[in-house]
Amino acid sequence: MKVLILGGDGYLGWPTAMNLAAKGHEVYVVDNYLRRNISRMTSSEALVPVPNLNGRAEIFKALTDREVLVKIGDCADYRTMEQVVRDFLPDAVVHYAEQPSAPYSMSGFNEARLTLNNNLGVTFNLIWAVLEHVPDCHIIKLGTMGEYGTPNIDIEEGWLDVEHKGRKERFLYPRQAGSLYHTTKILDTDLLWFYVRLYGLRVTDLMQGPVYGLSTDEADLDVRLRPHFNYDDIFGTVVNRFLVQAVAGVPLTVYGKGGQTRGYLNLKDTLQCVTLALDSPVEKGELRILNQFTEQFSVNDLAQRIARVGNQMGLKVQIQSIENPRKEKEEHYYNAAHSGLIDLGLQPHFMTDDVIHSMIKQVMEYKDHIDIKKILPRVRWS
Ligand code: USQ
Repeated sequence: MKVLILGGDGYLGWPTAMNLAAKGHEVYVVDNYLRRNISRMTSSEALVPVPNLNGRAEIFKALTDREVLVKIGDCADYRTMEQVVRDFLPDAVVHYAEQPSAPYSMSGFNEARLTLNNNLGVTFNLIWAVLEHVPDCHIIKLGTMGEYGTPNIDIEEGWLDVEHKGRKERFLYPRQAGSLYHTTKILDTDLLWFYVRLYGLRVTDLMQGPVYGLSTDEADLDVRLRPHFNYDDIFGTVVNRFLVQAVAGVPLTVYGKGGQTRGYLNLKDTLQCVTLALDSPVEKGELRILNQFTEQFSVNDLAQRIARVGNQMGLKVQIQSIENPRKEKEEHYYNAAHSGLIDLGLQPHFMTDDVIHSMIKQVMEYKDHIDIKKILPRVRWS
């Protein structure tokens, strides 16, 4: 297939690009380095420095003889987006080109405005470029489990059947996010659903939980092919942060009571899920929503697991509850359906002690790169 990846330089975009190219797809990636630029501006650089996108593609080609075509450009600019889609005529687009940090989106007006403009602008431009040039193309959009929030009822997979005064209808599951970033993902879903209903787009919305890890088949070929692995408070997700904190000897930063429960997945499973979605395109006029995670646990559970394995490895891992910089429920009900991807064939890589052990070992290789000034939260939700 001809697969266009928007946001192909990111934590998920680059591993996806290599993985799909390794599988024999024709892969074209576009990125404007937004994440790298914000990382620099907010002193949130990744643990492992990596070459730029052209450099990564060259190294990957030299090692595998597989090509990833690269364009540096801004998908929020319609001329760029239209040109890319018109020239490449993709069979599928994987859309990661969003500002992905909840804390960044909550840090001030300019950051909130950038997140809103970028995320909705790219989604809107993609919809129009597809409608105008490749109306049969399958859009695979990265959404987030955070769209649902933490309701006091089970979370379904995208849709909720409602019975009201004796009549029934199926609606998008109610969504109530906890950050502006997560809210832009809700708005993306609404935009896509509108264009699916009225113009017959084909869309899969992958509602992903926090991802962890720095290892994939292709990323393991060469250290320069590693994804951006962040451990700071802006781009670092909780598992990756705890792994680095364990190695650095900084107490694991549990926000508040630590009962916050989320659905997690290994980076390797993100790649599997995208491939499964790609291999089973939806019909025209269909919005398929899949909850993309493999297991759910609380922040406290997570901290205890990482501390236990770290201590077995001779690290002295402590856990410390610190004041929660976010506004979120710290103790709540959480039970989210996630059978859609399993039904498509997902074979999860669970977070076993062995997996935690190997991730800690990988992080230990870069111990000298850890800057502990990047660890404590700098952004408050008020
Ligand atoms: N948390 C801690 N300590 C930390 C960092 C986080 O207790 O040091 C807590 C947070 O308060 C939150 C939970 O861990 O309750 C998850 O936080 P996170 O930073 O790992 O994830 P989040 O900000 O929600 O966002 C990340 C990605 C985002 C993706 C989302 C999936 O950055 O792009 O959409 O995970 S989800 O969380 O399911 O919405």
